[in-house]
Amino acid sequence: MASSNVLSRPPNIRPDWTVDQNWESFSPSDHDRWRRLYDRQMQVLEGRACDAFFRGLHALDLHGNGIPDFAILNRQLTSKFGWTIVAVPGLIPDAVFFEHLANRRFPAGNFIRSESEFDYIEAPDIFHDVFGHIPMLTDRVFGDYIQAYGQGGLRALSLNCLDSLARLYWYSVEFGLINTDSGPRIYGAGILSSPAESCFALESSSPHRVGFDLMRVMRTLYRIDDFQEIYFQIKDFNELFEATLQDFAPIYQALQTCTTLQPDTILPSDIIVQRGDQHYRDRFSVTI
Ligand code: HBI
Ligand code: FE
Repeated sequence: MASSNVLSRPPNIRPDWTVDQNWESFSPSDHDRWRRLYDRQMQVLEGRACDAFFRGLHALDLHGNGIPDFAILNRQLTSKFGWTIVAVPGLIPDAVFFEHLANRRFPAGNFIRSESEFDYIEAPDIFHDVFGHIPMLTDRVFGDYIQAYGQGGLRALSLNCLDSLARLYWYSVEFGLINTDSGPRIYGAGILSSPAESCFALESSSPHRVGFDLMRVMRTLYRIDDFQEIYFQIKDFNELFEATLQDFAPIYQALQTCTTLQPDTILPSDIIVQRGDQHYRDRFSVTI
């Protein structure tokens, strides 16, 4: 998501930007929209999402019956995995977002997209956050990575280096791919919650697919208004978590001397899984 630290907190919102979910206030049409989003995505993700995602849906009993009640969802999520969903009105300031992640609280948008935004919404709504992000928190290593990311985010803010760390979040937590014995699979929530990008990210000839490299990712700019032009692929979640175990200060120092990279760039040092061909970009169409 675009970084957000210019928001001013409305008076009815708690200092940590959380709100009561008020699950009863969701209308029958809200629940119906969740069901249709869920059912469509579950058809698309079969054979495309990573196993950890499906294990998470099962462990949390995240079915398609309607918008989940966080009080019920948190019973499993907190007792078994040490994470808690907290409802927020939308994008919250970076520092507040990181503080929640660093304390194993995941901020989830407390609204569902309108019918006109059914296929795409830029701001993270409850479907993107709860369907896309929450199941992945049940993978212990990935859950610890997200918490480490929150701790790192607070540090990055203090060093005024957020932009490069935000790229790490973008190309892993939001748009990451993971290699498996059956080929690349999706673990990034921005793809998991998007039917079109779930197909594009794995099957289009247009984007580059490149092996994950921390510095490379942190130099690479990203688009927030279209499918990604490059996807980074990890071997396993340990690769991500271990990348956070080092002191980032020298990394931020080194990044100062590097140019940022356009997302359609390929470097000679890249481990290329697929060299994308941009002219296919406009011809990719998805029939779900
Ligand atoms: N707030 N609710 C919400 N969800 C996000 O994903 C989010 C945010 N605020 C800041 C933010 N993401 C990003 O700027 C950081 O990941 C860098
Ligand atoms: Fe997200």
